[in-house]
Amino acid sequence: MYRLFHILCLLAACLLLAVSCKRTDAERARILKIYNWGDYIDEEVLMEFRDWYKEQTGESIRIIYQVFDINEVMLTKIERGHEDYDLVCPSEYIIERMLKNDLLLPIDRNFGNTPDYTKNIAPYIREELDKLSQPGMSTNDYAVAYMWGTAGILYNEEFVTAEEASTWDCLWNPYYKGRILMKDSYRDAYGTAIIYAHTKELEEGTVTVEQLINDNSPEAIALAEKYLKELKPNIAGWEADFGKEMMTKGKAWLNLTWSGDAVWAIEEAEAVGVELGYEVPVEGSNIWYDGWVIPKYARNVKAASYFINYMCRPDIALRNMDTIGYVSAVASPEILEAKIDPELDTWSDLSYFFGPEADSVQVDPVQYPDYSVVKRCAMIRDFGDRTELVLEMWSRVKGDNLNISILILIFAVFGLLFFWIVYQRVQKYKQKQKHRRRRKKLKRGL
Ligand code: SPD
Repeated sequence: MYRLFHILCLLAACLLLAVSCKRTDAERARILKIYNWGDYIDEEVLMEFRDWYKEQTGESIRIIYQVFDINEVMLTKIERGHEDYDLVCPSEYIIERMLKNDLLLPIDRNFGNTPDYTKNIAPYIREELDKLSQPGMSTNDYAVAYMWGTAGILYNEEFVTAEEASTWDCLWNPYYKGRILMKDSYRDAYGTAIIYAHTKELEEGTVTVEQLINDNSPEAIALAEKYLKELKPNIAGWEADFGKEMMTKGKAWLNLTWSGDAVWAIEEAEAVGVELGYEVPVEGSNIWYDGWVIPKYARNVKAASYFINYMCRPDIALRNMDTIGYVSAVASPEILEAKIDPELDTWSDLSYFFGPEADSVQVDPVQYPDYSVVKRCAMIRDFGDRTELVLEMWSRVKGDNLNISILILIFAVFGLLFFWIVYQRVQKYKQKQKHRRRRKKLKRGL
């Protein structure tokens, strides 16, 4: 009887637990957890998603929105599996890594009566992302591009000419010592160093930018380390997201940054009378693509895929672009029309992105690079299990690890301090002994 009572209690406890878990699941189904780059969305657009989702599905949703500013920080959280984000926004080489490591869920594009806006993504970008596909896994089934752009040099026109900024050489010029801000992104820094180290070979056409930025051989790692260490004295700081603001205040003259940050900074600076420019160096650079993916630990895949779809609505894409400065992967005619500025005196070939009718258009070349710029750039690929080696090199360059000479100095200082304290104590002891002996002598004399 007693035993039966115990079993019943246990069953009741299990039932209660199951019911409470069920409730938690139901609550979680009304939450959408997004992990995105900082400064990478129009906040009103984000808030309006709730109403749109309700209109489309009849369901209410609450958004939990968190931000990161370094790809690897986000990746570590996903790899550890401690976070149940429904949506994250990595760059291409991280998407490739996530695909390889089976960290993603396919995106369901069955939106019922809602149109599938993801079809608005430029075919050019789909093709680029397709290069990251893994056996049996097409990237475009697992990722929808969000924003894209180039890495280049943002410069203050008062101190740097466009000609100087149009080669990576300016970063190594001692004249700019302490005037340069570098994006705290090891793949951008690595690629830049390797490209610059091979300026001659690139001119001769014996190597390509794509080969260089994706070379992780021991020789390439050592070469990048050498060049980055030479560059270090010129660097005023490694910035995650504050470089654009420092540039608008004239606190730095050069900034290795991404085109979207450059667009934002150029506009903000203009308002306060600081003139900034942006160049993608002639040697070549990387062209990057950030995309929405659903991690395998996601708990609200329905809302996640609706959010991705919403981001691809041309009007939403335009509002995001206007707020953050970056360029949407959506390539619809209304976007091209909104971006044409008849006052510009540059005409670009954007047919690769918008189609043949856009072969000579007046569109901001910092946002949308001319085809000639795209041709000298390449996409960063995952370094696989050699990533660790490159990251170790990166921390040696940045000095995250304690330098051996600093360690010796610390030991020497503490050693000296120790001997000095011991010496003082010995002296004191000797003096005490002397006094004691003198007192004893005096006593005996009395
Ligand atoms: N402030 C948001 C910046 C996001 C830019 N992503 C670029 C990644 C380049 N690898």
